[in-house]
Amino acid sequence: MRTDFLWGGATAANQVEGGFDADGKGLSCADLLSNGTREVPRQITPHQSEEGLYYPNRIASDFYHHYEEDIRLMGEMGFKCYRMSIAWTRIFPTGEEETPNEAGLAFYDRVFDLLHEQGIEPMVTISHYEMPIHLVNKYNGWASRETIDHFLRYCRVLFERYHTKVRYWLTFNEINCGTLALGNYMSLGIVHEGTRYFTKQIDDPQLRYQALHHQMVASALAVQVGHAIDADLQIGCMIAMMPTYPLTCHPKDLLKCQKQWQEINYYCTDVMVRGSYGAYTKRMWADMGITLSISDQDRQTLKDGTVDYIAISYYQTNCVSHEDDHSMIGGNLLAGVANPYLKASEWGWQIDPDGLRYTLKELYDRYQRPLMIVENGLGAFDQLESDGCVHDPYRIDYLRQHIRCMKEAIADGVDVMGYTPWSAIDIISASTGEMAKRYGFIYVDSDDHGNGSFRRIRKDSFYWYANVIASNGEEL
Ligand code: BGP
Repeated sequence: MRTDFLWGGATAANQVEGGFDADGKGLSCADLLSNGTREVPRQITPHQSEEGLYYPNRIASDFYHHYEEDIRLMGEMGFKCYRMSIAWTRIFPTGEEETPNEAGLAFYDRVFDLLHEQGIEPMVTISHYEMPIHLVNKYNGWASRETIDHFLRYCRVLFERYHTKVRYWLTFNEINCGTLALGNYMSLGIVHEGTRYFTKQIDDPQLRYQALHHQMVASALAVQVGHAIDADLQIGCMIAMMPTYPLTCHPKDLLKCQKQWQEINYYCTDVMVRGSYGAYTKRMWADMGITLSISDQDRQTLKDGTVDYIAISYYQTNCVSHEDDHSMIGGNLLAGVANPYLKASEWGWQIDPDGLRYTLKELYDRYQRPLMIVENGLGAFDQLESDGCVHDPYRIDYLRQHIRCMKEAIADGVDVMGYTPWSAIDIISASTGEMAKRYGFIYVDSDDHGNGSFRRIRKDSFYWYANVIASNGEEL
């Protein structure tokens, strides 16, 4: 392992910070998601709060008021890197102000300063599943080109203010989520009249893919703005890897699988790393009956704004079959056919460490860019035991197996910059809004409704991971 390997952990502002209206912060789309469960999807209330609903992201883990303690705990684990995001609405409460909110900027100054004091390099996602609700309501989020300018104003402020404190940046979290209908609200800020639930979302692929195009143009422009302000900045893209295997060796299974890799896993990286849409998109769009408006200027922008590195989230894999009669199993963002060789988490996500090695090798062969694993982990119902501890051997086991496979991929020649598992500390689940679906090394004493002391407790995995980092991945 390289000695500068970026070991650490990850979170996202809307899932960890809370303080949703503190110090001038505006409302973001994540603040208007109700809580859900494994069975009941979260509800979207884009225009106002509804009586009787609980909005878990508004309190989250209350990092906003606990960041000092939290960052010191990360320091104690020996983190070299903390992947976090900035809440757009702390900086521009509606997204349209001419000048930024100084109190919001000052908060992140304090966070970055403390991280450096602890020897931790920040890696910042500029937008992680959130945008000002004002931009959602006024422009339908990324469906409008106007949003590009508002995003760029925000990026310019961040790069100018923080370029000496933050070297590593990611433009959007899991941008390829926009290739799926569930990306409408969560990552594209699109609300259709009548949209109520994630699972019942009305979908207009023409609008969604056009919005995704605007988002990728915005990302490419942000890369250029960042590099112009400081040539040393490393600005990457972030993709949710949703790897699939053909269920059988039937050639049609393989063809379907290949199509899914192109259209879901590679759709955005082809643009953001190679600088243009893949050859397969022509037929893909035609089959969907959509026509994108892409100007010559857009094409040039995409070419001129390619990224420095590729960050991925990796949780699980599924199978695909050309036959329709298979029952489906859940997944991070995408359901698939069950793999008879894999076990699943309590949320039905199939655990597949070898799939991580395979995925890293595929990505590196295709793009030859440094890779960063910025999300990987196990959501579980942890218990605070009577001995005052949280014993999570299942999480240690999951992470150990994935780190082993990552090391194999590195030995296979893949350039991996670092590993920041999900999540540094317990946070609100993005898909269900639960606190009980825990991923952290640090337990947060709070339930699904924000009741609790918010006390921080080191889990068994905390001590295990500290030793992994101290031995640079030797002792697993
Ligand atoms: C990724 C998101 C994260 C995160 C994670 C786990 O897709 O980038 O924000 O939450 O998945 O998912 P969940 O919280 O739904 O269990």
